[in-house]
Amino acid sequence: MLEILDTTLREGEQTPYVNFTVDEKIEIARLLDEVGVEMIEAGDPSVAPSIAKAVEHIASLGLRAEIVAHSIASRQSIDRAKACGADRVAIFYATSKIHLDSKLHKTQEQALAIICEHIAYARSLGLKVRYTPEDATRTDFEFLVRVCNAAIEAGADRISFADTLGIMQPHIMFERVCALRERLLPCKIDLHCHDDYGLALANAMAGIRGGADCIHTTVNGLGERTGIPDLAEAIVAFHNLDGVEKYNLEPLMNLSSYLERVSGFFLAPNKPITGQNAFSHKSGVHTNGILKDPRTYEPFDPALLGRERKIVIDKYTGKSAVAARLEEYGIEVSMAELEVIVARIKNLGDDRKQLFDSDIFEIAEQVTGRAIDVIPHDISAMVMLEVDSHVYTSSVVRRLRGFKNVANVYEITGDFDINAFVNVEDVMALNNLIEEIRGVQGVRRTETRMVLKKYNGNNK
Ligand code: HCA
Ligand code: CU
Repeated sequence: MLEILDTTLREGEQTPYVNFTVDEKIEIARLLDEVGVEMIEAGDPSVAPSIAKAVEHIASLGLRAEIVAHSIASRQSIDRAKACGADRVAIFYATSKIHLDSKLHKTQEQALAIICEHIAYARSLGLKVRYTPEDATRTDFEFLVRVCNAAIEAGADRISFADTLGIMQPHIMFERVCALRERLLPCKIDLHCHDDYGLALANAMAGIRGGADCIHTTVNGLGERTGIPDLAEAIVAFHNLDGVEKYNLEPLMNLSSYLERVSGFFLAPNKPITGQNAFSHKSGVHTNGILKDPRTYEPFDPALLGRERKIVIDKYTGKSAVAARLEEYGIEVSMAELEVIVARIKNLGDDRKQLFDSDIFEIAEQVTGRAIDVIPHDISAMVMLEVDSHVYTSSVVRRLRGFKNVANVYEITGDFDINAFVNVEDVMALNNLIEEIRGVQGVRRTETRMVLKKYNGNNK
């Protein structure tokens, strides 16, 4: 049965310019434990004192997940992992010729001795041990088997087959893992797949098919360079395509948004599963299909993740989508009126602005000559903020940019310091967002103005 080790707190914090506070790490660990991942890699305590503090704190929370500390092959570093109360230490030492010659300046025999000595040392402290042959996928296969078996004999019960440079392809991964499984002494096999060619999750799935036990993930696919498989994508793919139902999907969206906020690293709208557009439909043909039966263009129901499908209205839109949107608000139009409304929408030209529901009402009013008196579900507002004098305005701006619904942020002159433009689905969502904004450290007060009508410059 598939196992997941999430390493958002270790590999994820190796993302360029990403650092978490100890409190943020604790919150991430709690949410990961709610999801039910088997292992949480909490950090390498010897890298920095704040990492040691976080690992120690997380190890003391009594979570269900096994808490893993990452470590180089050094007694001092292993001692630190032990002192933090981690259940397991993951010792990595590269085995490829390039790494041995150019980085470590060690022969294969020297490497073998160093690896075994440190694994035995960690075992003598009572730690469980995973051994990672870093750059395993570029390591001579015979040497890889020898090192891993020596590591297992020295006390490691897990081997992480690390595709450190993300150079695997699914069919090669499958073959390699089958061969490893055949040649290795009894142990669990982890797969640590980097995403340099966008193949990380595909490689990890192929490796599981080949007989591996565990895949490594991070929330939002964070990590060195292009990262490793995204936790939500992995869980939903295994859930829907492979029948793995043991994880709790409910916290996944929340985890993803939380990570966007605390990492300042925002998802592309077209990112699978958690991206803003993952369940949005646009062309007339697609929306028509979706309205008749969502299974036409949805691989699965977005409700699985607590999400909703969205139909985008613009020049690609057909009659059925516009009719459905008007109906949603109880606005009745005749077929002839509907045709003119759709034609007007199509004639809006190449203007790239997003059409808000209020824009659609305006067109409908013009076409029908009847006043439309409803409140749009999608709302824009300006939230003005005053910042405490001892706080940098830029630090508050940085936080605001992490909120999904904040479209633009301006530093301004006058009574307020910041003006944030927000787009939300309804008044309740606006209320919640304002509450969240008020919770940002350094925000003294806010004042909100709801937008009634929106115009673009240049007479567009
Ligand atoms: C690195 C180490 C590692 C380790 C993976 C593991 C890798 O190069 O930073 O311990 O499973 O990618 O090889 O992240
Ligand atoms: Cu890595």
